[in-house]
Amino acid sequence: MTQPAFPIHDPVASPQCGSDLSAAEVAVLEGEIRALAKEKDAVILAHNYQLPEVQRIADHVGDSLGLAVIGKQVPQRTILFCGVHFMAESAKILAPDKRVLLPNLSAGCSLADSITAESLEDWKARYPDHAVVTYVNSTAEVKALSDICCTSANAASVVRSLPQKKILFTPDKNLGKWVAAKVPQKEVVVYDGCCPIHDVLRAANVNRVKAAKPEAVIIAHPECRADVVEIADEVCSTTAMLSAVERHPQARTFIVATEHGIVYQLKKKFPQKEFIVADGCIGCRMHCPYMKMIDLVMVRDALKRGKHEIEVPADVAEGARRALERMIAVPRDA
Ligand code: CIZ
Repeated sequence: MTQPAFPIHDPVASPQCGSDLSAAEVAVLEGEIRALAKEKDAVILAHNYQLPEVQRIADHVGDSLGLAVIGKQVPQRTILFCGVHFMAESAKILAPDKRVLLPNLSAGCSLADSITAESLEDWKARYPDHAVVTYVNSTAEVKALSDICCTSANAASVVRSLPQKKILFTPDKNLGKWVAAKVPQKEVVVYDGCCPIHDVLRAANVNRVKAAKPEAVIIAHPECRADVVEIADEVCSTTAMLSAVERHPQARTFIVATEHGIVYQLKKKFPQKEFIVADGCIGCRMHCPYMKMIDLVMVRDALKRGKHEIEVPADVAEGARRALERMIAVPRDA
């Protein structure tokens, strides 16, 4: 039986998300936002998964930790964070004297919410001699109960750097299993959380896209399941995906296994290359609704009205900052 032709959508040519604003309305809003940012002494930070129109207006686009560090370093007194709640919290934790605004308070994260402070306390009681390594995609309360944080870019280095042999890795099970395989000298117990956007993808989905584009290079985020990571040519964080493309100068097509918002940055940096979301159907599986909850009207209103200000209780912020700063001190290739 012949396979039906597999439809591959181009997310940049025909984005299936974003606001219904006309080009003229977008231009007016962009002008208002730039003027307000100046007037309010604000820097606009946008995560790689945000809507293209939001990435376009931002002063800096990147991953959650990179943006939080930039927020601390820049001179502006207000950080307008276009991302999800835990990201704005991290920015506040690293820059406690600045005002941090999140335009839409409903922008949460299923992965961060898969572990609470109470459930981590229960796990710590079950594994009392384990060091707790927590992915930055977690709430401030959970970070505060952890020995050290990690990102997807430095998770293996962080685990390797610890004196303890026994590790409790939270909350992402896929990232935890990937790290455990990379650092076999450690005993890693992995918490049962995941990002549903990455976890839904199967190697079978990716192979279908690959069958239509056999020459393509597969780049996967380590939040993907092991069967996807196994068939990937590159496994890396969103920011590292931008440099991963440079390692394949001959390749024209890349299959990207992460939330589709990153394609905007990839396409901007490499306009001559083709990027296909690994599910082959942009807006179907690899679409995070929370990451698309901020639009230009919200950005403008957040600046105008100073909302929604993110606060982290001092004791929680202190513990979370300790875990983040310990991570920042770990050399990349430890
Ligand atoms: O932490 C981040 O920024 C996320 C969600 C992904 C990544 O690897 O950049």
